[in-house]
Amino acid sequence: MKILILILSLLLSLGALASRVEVDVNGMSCSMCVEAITKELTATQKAENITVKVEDKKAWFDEVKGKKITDTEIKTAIKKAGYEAVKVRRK
Ligand SMILES: [Cu+2]
Repeated sequence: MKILILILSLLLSLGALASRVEVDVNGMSCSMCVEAITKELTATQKAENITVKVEDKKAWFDEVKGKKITDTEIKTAIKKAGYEAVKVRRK
């Protein structure tokens, strides 16, 4: 039992349970948009496993282990790429 708690707290401290983030994005129209958003999210160094889909008007990513990305940071990154993040959801 003690070992389980130890492992769990270790995982938590490493941020292994970091959340998956879903963002609604306005203004995308092609694969260049996808590239621009992926590039800016990557540049925050807090997002990985990034997926962007024009047809769904959404972007998804995992927080990098041990790092927290705020809604403002997400919106700023997407604005920098030239688009608007209208909603952020975390799972
Ligand atoms: Cu485009």
